[in-house]
Amino acid sequence: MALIPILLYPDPRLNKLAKPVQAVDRRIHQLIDDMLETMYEANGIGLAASQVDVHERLVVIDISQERNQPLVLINPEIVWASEEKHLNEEGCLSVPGIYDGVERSSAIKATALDRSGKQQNIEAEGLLAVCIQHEMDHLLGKVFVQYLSPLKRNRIKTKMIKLAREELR
Ligand code: K1U
Ligand code: ZN
Repeated sequence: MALIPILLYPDPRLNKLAKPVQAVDRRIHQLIDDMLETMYEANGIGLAASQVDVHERLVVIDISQERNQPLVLINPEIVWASEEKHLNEEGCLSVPGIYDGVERSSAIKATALDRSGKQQNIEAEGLLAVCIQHEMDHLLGKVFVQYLSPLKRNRIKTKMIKLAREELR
C-alpha cells in the first residue's frame, strides 16, 4: 500500500470530469487500497479519485468512529435526492483548514459497484448523505468552495496560493 499526494485547491486538475471505471481489476483494487490508506492517514472521512489525480469514478468513505467500516463506491450514481435540504459544515482534504456551510439534500439513494464489482444500493442520511454528495461533486470537478460566495471563495483561493508559496520557500 502507498500514500498518494492529494491535489490542493485551486489546482485546475480538481476541475476535471471523471470517466467511468471500465473494469474492476487489480489496478482498481490497488488504487482503492492506496486511497483508503491516504484517507485514513489524512484523518478524512472520504476521498474521491479526482483528488489524487485519477479521473475515474471511484470514491472511498469511512464515517465510523473506529475507522474500520470502509465504503467503496465505483461508478456511483445518485438515483434519488430528497427535496428537504440541510445546511452542514463541510471540510475538504483538498482545502485543508477551511470549513463552511453547504446546503445539500438531507437524504439520498445511490447505486454503485462495490470492491468486488457487485451492484450495491445505498440509502443515506446525515453525515453519510453529505459525504457521498461532496465526493460525487469531486467526480464532476466541483470543490465545495464553489458553493460559497465569490468573496469567500477568492479569500480561500488567495490563502491557499500563499500557503503553497510558503511551502516552496
Ligand atoms: O472529500 C474530502 O476532501 C474529504 C472530506 C469529506 C467531507 C467532510 C465533511 C463534510 C463533507 C465531506 C473530509 O474528510 S474533510 C475532514 C474531516 O474529516 C471532516 C470535516 C468536517 C466534518 C467531519 C469530518
Ligand atoms: Zn473534498
